[in-house]
Amino acid sequence: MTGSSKQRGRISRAPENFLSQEQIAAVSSGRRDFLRQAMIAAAAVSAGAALPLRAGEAAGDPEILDLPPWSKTLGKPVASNPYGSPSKYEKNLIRRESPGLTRVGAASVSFAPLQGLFGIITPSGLHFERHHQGWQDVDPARHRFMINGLVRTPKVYTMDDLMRLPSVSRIHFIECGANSGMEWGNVAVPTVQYTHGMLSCSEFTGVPLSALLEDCGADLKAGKYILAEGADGSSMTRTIAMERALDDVIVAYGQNGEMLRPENGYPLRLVVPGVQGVSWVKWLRRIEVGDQPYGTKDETLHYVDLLPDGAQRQYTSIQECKSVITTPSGGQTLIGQGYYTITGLAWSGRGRIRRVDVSTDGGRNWRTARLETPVLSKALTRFNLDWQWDGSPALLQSRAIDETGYVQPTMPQLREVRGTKSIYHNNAIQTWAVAPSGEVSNVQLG
Ligand SMILES: Nc1nc2c(c(=O)[nH]1)N[C@H]1C(S)=C(S)[C@@H](COP(=O)(O)O)O[C@H]1N2
Ligand SMILES: [Mo]
Repeated sequence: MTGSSKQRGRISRAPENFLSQEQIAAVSSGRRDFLRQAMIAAAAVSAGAALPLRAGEAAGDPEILDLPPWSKTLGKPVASNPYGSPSKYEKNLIRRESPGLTRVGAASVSFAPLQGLFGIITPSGLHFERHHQGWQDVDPARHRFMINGLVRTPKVYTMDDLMRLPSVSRIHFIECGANSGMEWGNVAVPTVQYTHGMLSCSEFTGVPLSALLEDCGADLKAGKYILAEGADGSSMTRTIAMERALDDVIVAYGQNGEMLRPENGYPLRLVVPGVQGVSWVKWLRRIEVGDQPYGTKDETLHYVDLLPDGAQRQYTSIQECKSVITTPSGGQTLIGQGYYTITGLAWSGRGRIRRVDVSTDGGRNWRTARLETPVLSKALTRFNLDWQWDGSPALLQSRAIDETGYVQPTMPQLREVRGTKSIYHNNAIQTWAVAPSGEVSNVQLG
């Protein structure tokens, strides 16, 4: 950090180690501590490990001179942690539930810690969860999947039947329709984990639904819709238009290179790219082909949007283009002026992200962010931008534009069309306020 041409600001996502004045003096004067050097050299030789350095060889943190225990001792054997888990220093990076949001934990949601993730893939253990009736660890040997309705031959598949068929693997985001729902009510939810954490992105593996519908001889003339049903107690059922079902929907068993996690629908779930999470039926047990929408509770009572004229908007399925800055974001603190990377995620249920603009003054001026590769259709896209913070108050926003040319709206623009009574489908621009103290908080601009 010292000696770099850019003065790098730091963000307090982990406890920081600061240099004592004495340490700084030791480095800057290039003074050599011979006794210390001798000890380091001896330790390094006995462990056959890290090479000793001499003070003054490089500018920076003198901690580099201390050979820590892990450089001087034998490490743990292979497979002593047979299914790998995160470092004990990363204990803070976990899914979290919002206390008081729901009455029972089995019908609730846990949010993904977007503020601590890199790239676009959500580690499976940190994928958000939304269960209407709790999760089950379903026995794959006893799990069955049926296709019936307007088909020539109704069929029941075992997991073995499905897993021997040709498969595809694709990276897609899943977002609950209720993500950012609290913001409609002007509630200043403190962190990006709670404002946007009903969002995750994985590589899913499975059989294209189109192949299975063909296998059963689905009637594509009369069969205009399908109904997907889960095996849990929630009677989770959703109608999907046949056109979409034949397009890119996957009957998936894989997630990030291994089987789905139980919380995410093991051993089988529907992947409906670009569509709100509720249609991604978990523990998928049945698909019925029909000639009209089914009008189930989860599409007539729930997941509807109350519009200003009193009408209920049903069957909103596509998650429109949206983005959010994940760092710096609410609850974080900038430690000192200087250089920061503003980074975040953008996504669209209609295809690829074309551009992301970032503002540091509440939307008056915009700069185009870098898009990190890969930029995939209906997947999260990571963006970043250089920023010199001069210590004055700032209002950070990101605005995404997708390949259809659709521009992510501001909250006032969205309220104009949708009113204030919605819960679902809030894709408005998020604002984070940076105070001179460096503290970042959630604000809404008029
Ligand atoms: N069978 C079943 N499928 C379900 C649900 C459920 O409760 N039961 N919840 C739905 C909702 S509302 C969402 S947002 C997603 C959440 O998927 P996840 O828990 O893997 O994040 O699953 C959907 N599929
Ligand atoms: Mo959801």
